[in-house]
Amino acid sequence: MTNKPIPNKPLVTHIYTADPSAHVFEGKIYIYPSHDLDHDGPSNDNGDQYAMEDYHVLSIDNFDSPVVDHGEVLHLNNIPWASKQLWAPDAAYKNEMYYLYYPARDHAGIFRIGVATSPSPAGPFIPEPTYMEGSFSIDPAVFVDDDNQAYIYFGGLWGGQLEKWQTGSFEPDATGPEPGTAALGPQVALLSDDMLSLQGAPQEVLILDEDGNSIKAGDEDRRYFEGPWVHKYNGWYYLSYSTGTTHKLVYAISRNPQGPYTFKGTILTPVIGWTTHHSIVQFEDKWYLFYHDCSLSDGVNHKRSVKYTELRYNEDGTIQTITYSEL
Ligand code: FUB
Repeated sequence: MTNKPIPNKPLVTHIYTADPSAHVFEGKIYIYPSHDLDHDGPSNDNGDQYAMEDYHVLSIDNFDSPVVDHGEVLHLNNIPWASKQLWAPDAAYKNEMYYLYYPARDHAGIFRIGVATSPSPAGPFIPEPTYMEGSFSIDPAVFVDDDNQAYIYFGGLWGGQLEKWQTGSFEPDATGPEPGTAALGPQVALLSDDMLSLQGAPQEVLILDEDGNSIKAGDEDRRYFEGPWVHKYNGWYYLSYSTGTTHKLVYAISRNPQGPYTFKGTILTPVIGWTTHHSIVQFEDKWYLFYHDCSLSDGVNHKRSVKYTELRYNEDGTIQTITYSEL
């Protein structure tokens, strides 16, 4: 138990947290973050600095009540298929069960996505013995639509290996598309009714500009890098994500959860730290952005902290850009 949350301050300071996936379950806000390890190991484009080994779940009854750390809910040692790097997770509810989706490297060093279950949103979560067949790369985000169909979005470049799957199988030496050609989008797949497997092969989500052309790989202010999140507002699906090298959170909209999506704009300008990763959730009559930065560690990229701030829409459904330096 810690103090009540203050907007734009770390939700907790006793551990480093990142990649917050926030959901309202049982009338409370539950946050499923990565748990950053405090270590002095190597740091590189492969992501070795993100050496996480377990997950904690945080919750708040409302924004006036203390943040509760429910403790360790899943550890690497209990996942038979995983070797290291428990990166950004997400959670979902269906069939009176809670599901935790998480990426990790398998024993061949390839990122895959696993699922673990619990009757409680606070865990602990019991992992399935194998990763989800057909899954790859990182950053799963699950969206359950009004008709109860669940979609899983995932994928991240560089350390997240998305560019190595362009042929449909893992090519260890593959690089990303040329700057003048279409950027890679995230992947989407329907989830089976029991939420434990992908229904069919994942498909790439297309992200287009205002003229209907693909966003190009060299357009680093707008192209997809990692950290997808989908939410629904006034009948539109909003796909938001990180641009990686330009450190923005941006979004695109569609009438179809599987896209194509049309790019709309920036949600959050660059934070302190290289990565930027978020979720968007409605609680009562307001919308909130959960994000992370490295302010608590004075800018150490792998020692991050989860924060939140209010997110506002304009009348026409566009999202008001949040300027980090003004928070
Ligand atoms: O936390 C490890 C990785 O950093 C996540 O999977 C990415 O989204 C980035 O935040």
